[in-house]
Amino acid sequence: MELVDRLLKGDKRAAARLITLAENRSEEAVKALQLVHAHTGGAHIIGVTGPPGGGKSTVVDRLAKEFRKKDKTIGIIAVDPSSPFTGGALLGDRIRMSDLSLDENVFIRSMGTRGSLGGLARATGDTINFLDALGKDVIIVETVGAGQAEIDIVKVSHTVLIITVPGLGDDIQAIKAGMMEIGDIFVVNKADRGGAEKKAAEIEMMLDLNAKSNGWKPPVLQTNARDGDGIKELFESIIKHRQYLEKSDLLQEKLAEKAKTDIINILNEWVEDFCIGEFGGGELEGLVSKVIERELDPYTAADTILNKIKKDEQSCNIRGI
Ligand SMILES: Nc1nc2c(ncn2[C@@H]2O[C@H](COP(=O)(O)OP(=O)(O)O)[C@@H](O)[C@H]2O)c(=O)[nH]1
Ligand SMILES: [Mg+2]
Repeated sequence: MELVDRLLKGDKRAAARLITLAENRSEEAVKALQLVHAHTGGAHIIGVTGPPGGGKSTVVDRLAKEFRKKDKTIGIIAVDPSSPFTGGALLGDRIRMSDLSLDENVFIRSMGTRGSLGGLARATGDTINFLDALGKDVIIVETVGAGQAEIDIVKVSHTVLIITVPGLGDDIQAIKAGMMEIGDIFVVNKADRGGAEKKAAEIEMMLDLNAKSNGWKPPVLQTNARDGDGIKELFESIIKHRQYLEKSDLLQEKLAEKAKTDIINILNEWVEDFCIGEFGGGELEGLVSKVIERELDPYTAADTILNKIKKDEQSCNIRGI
């Protein structure tokens, strides 16, 4: 496949094209992903999440520059909500990162959030794989830490950064709801505003309560990303975490988790496609009304669909397998 050959030679435009194909769930993208899989696994994937406005993009921009100083090539994936209210933020991200985007060795991509959340997780995963195959040493994925979908996206990263800011009482709630377990490094950004120490202490306390048994104690760092304070320490922590992953069994565990998530995301999306496609001719609606009328229970309805998928050899061919 010509696009894949070009991608493997480091052609950014081929990468951009393939990512668009993956976003549009094209058959060609599936074929390309099958071909590139053997050429992936070399990149260090860093997930960055936290509340909107917390300084994620600013931190990512600073970190990318630190990696560039070490001559590492970078991919940056910004996953932003499709809400029209945040339409400007996408553009803002691009502008702020403009000096990075002029760098030949940095590839920046914003992901649209059309379609299902499972679809977004899958498309982000595909993008990571294409950038990995493109030869990027480090891939940074930024998502708004609003809910489970974002957690699902970043938890496949090798190193997960959770960014918070001083104040924001409900932010700690958000951390409680699932983020504590996935964070490898915690960052209290906007430390210039005061209250950062208190916030860091709160996080330390919660980490003690949720102590992991995997031997890595997540550091809690304070940064002022706007001025660059604390970024060196953060960068060093990321390198340390990477080294820890390589020395321990943790990397294998994370890779297994990622492979599992990849397979499940793909399956979920296929089943969803199948329901809308094959069953779209009124069949799904037929099952839905039967469930409402209490003629059928939802388990039997799902089983009907599953049986049809089992019998339908076409469903695999359609997707290029
Ligand atoms: N005072 C202060 N402002 C910051 C800091 N980091 C980022 N900002 C500002 O906070 C705003 C939101 O930052 P951004 O990186 O877009 O946040 P994101 O939505 O989490 O990606 C921008 O105006 C940044 O310049 C910081 O450490 N201190
Ligand atoms: Mg941002």
